[in-house]
Amino acid sequence: MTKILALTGGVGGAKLALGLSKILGPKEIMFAVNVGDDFEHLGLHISPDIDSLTYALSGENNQELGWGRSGETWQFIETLGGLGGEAWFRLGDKDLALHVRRAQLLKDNKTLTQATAEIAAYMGIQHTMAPISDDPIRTMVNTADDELAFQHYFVREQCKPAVIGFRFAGIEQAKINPVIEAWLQNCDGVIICPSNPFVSVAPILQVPGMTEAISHLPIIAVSPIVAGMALKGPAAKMMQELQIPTTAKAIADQYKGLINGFVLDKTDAQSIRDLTIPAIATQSVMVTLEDRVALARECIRFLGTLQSK
Ligand code: FO1
Repeated sequence: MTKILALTGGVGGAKLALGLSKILGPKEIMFAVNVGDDFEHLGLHISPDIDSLTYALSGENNQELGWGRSGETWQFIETLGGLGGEAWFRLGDKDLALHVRRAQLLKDNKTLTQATAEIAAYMGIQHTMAPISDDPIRTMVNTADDELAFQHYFVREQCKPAVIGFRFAGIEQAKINPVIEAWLQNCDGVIICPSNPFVSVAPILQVPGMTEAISHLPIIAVSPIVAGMALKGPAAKMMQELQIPTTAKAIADQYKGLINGFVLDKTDAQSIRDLTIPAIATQSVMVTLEDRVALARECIRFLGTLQSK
């Protein structure tokens, strides 16, 4: 039986994760999720990447916004703004219920893993979505003037400040989620979803012991950069600011020494000759559910052709 760990964060990652979940059952694939985007806000614990995956796998994702829950209304946040409260981070009414429920579970001494699993079960999700760690990891974005908490950079400042680097506060003390460690005891391979390598995947891989725990396995990464542009989010802008070429090859280079297979979009097929590892070019832009499933199928097939290291 196939047993795969997929590393995911953000909306692009959740799209491929949905495709993978349609082909592989809960005993065949587990999702290790970034928690660097998490923050405490209005007394609630917000876990945006877990939220995006929860809504994607339950079919409840808001397709217009890309994030949040479908069929959303905004009375809470508008009323809060009218009372002088912080309204820049738009918590929809339905989404708010999830955050309140999570806050209650955490207050009842459940771990983030347990809270995520309990909410997932209520939403009909059978696959395991495991936060990479139950310990706090907080992505801080360094700009020329300031250090910004990730959601302050991403939502409040709309990714406008130029980045000069990142810091993952708490990561040195963070322990790998035991649920993920147990899964890795007999795992056949790892898929790095088309997530931002700097702020979605790095805070997963940099948890102490994580790269060592997977380095013996076949690992493939899917490029979030297609034809020089990010499929979603600020990856391309960040690369320009960090003076990294905005190419699929540069994404492969970010994972150099770790991955032994790379998936890029068919429009970037000519870049395969610049790579020193096996690579495939396929349609990686996922618009429909069929696109998500087709890319997932390609990834599983490709991973199966790679040898354990
Ligand atoms: N993204 C936005 O651009 N604006 C928002 O107001 C916003 C609110 C929000 C609330 C809950 C949640 O889970 C996600 C939310 N996001 C919002 C998306 C979030 O910032 C991103 O998904 C990630 O952190 C980047 O991958």
